[in-house]
Amino acid sequence: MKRALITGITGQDGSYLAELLLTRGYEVHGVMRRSSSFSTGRIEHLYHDPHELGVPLTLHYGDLSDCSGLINLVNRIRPEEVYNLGAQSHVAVSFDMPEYTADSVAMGTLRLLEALRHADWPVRFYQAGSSEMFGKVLETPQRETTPFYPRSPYAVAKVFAHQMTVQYREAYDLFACNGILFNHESPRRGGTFVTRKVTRGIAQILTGRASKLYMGNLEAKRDWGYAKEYVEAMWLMLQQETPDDYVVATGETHSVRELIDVAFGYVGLDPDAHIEIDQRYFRPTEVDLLLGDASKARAKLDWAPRTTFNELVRIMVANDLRAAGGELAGFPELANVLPDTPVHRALGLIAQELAA
Ligand code: NDP
Ligand code: GDR
Repeated sequence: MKRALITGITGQDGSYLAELLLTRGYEVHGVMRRSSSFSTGRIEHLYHDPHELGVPLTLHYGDLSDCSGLINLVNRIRPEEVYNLGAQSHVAVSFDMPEYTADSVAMGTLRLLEALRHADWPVRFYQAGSSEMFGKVLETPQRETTPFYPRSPYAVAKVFAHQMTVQYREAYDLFACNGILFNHESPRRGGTFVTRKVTRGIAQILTGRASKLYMGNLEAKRDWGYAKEYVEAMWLMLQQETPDDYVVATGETHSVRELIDVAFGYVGLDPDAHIEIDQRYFRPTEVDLLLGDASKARAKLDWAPRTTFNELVRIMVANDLRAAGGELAGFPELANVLPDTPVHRALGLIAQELAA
C-alpha cells in the first residue's frame, strides 16, 4: 500500500486528491492546521474513527510555518508521495497579508523540501504551482516555457516555490514536479473566489436572503476547469519515470462577465438587476487574461479536461441552490445534477477526535 502525505488536505484540492488516492488504495496522511472552529467540512465524508484498525486516512496537526513539526511528520510517516497543496491561496488577500502569504507559500514550500532532502527512502514531491505566475502574460497561450511575470505577493511567492522545487530536483536529485495549474473550481471552492461567489450569490438571491451581488473587475479572463479532474493530473505527474513540470488547463478562456451571464442564465435571472460593481474587489495589479496550453500534459500524462465551462457552472449553481435549501425542480437544466459529495458513512467530528 502506497503512503501519501498531503498539506492543505482541508482545502478544495486536498479533499478531491484525498478521495482519489483513497480510491486508488493509498494510505493517506493529511496535515491540518489547528483552528478554534472545525475546518474539516470538505473531508468529513472520508473520515473513519481512528480507533478502528486499518484506517486509510489519518490527520495530523501541522503548519507550513513550523519547520520542526514538518520534519517530525515526514520522518514519522515516511510517505512515498508528498503533495504540497497548503497555502494562503487568495490572490486579493495576499495584497493585505504579503508577509504571511510569502511565509506559507514560499517559505512553507522550502521548509517541506528541506524536510524531504535527507529522506533515506524514495520520495516524490508535488508542488501546487499556479497560472498566476504568468501574471502580466508575455505569451498567449501560456505554456511551460512562458516566462513568469507575477502580479501579486501570492504569485511572487509561488514563483519562489516553483524555482525552489526545480532547484531541489537539480541539486539533490529529488523527484520533484511542479504543476502549473490554471483556475479550477467546484462546489467545494472557497466562497470568496469569483466562481463560487457568483453561484452562492445566485442561491442567496433565489432563496430571498439577498438581492444584490457586489463584484469587482468583470473584464478579467480566466481558463476555468473542474478541480476533480485537475487532481488527477497531480497524481499522474508523480507516476512518471522522470520528474517534470506541467501546465494543466482547459485551453478556453472566459471573462467574469461571461461567467455571470451563464450562471444567471441557468436560473432565468437578469444579472443587470442584481450585480453591482464595488471598487473594493479590484486589485492593485490585475491579471487580465489567462489561457493555458496543456498539450504537454495531454501528450505525456494522457490527461485532458472532460468538463466544459458551461457544465462546470451548471454543477456549481445546482449544488449551491440545493445547499441553500432552494428548489431545483423549477429549473429543468439543473434538476439532474448530482450532489458533489458522496456520504460514505456516518460522520464524527474529526478535530474533536484528534484532540481527545
Ligand atoms: P484552498 O484555499 O481551498 O486550500 C488551501 C489549504 O491550505 C487549506 O487546507 C488550508 O487550511 C491550508 N493552509 C493554509 N495555510 C496553511 C499553512 N500555513 N500551513 C498548512 N496549511 C495551510 O486552496 P485550493 O485547494 O484551491 O488550492 C490548493 C493549492 O493549489 C494551493 O497551494 C493553491 O495556491 C494552489 N492553486 C490553486 C488553484 C485553484 O484554481 N484552485 C490554481 C493553481 C494553484 P485551512 O482549511 O485551515 O484554511
Ligand atoms: P484568482 O481567482 O485570483 O484567479 O486566483 P479569483 O476567483 O479570486 O479571481 C478571478 C478573477 O475574478 C476577478 N473578480 C473577482 N474575484 C473575486 N475573488 N471576487 C470578486 O468579487 C471579483 N470580481 C471580479 C478577479 O479580479 C480575478 O481577475 C485563483 C486562486 O485559486 C489562486 O490560488 C490560484 O493560484 C489561481 O486561481 C490560479
